[in-house]
Amino acid sequence: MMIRKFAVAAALSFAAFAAAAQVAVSEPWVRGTVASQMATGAFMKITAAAPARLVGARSPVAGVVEIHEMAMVNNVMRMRAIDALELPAGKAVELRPGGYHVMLMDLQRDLKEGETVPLTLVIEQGGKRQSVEVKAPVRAPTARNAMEHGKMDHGKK
Ligand SMILES: [Cu+2]
Repeated sequence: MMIRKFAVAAALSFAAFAAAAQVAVSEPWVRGTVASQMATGAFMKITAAAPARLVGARSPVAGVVEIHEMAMVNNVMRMRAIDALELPAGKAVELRPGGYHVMLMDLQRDLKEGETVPLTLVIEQGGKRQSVEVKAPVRAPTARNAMEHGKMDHGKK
C-alpha cells in the first residue's frame, strides 16, 4: 500500500512538472542584413529542464525557417538543415555563428540593427509540441560567416 501511494504521488508530480514551462531561451539575437540579402541567422542559448528537441521555428520576417548545423564536408565547413536539435536536460545548447543556428530565409525585408524580430520556436518535449515565443534583437551585420551563407547549398529537404 505504501508503495502504491508513492507511485501515484510520483506520477502526479511528474505531470505537474511536465505542464510547466520547460525551456528557457537566453541571449537571442539575429544578424542584421544589408540591402537585398535574402537570408540570415538567429542565435541563442536554449536550456531545457527535461530532455527536448527543437523541431522547427518560424518568424513573420522570413518565408522559410530551418534549423541548421555546420558540418565538415570534404574538408569544407558547410551548413545544412537538420530535422531536430537535441536539447539534453539541464544543459545549455548554444546556437552561435559557426555552429547551430536558426536560418531565416526568403526574408520579407531588411533587418536593421536595433529592431526586434519575433521568433517562434517549436519544441518537442515529453511527446508534446509547444511553441516558445522569443524576441530577438537585431545586431549589426558583419562579414563573418557571410561567405558560408553565400556558398551554402540550400537544397530542399
Ligand atoms: Cu544556415
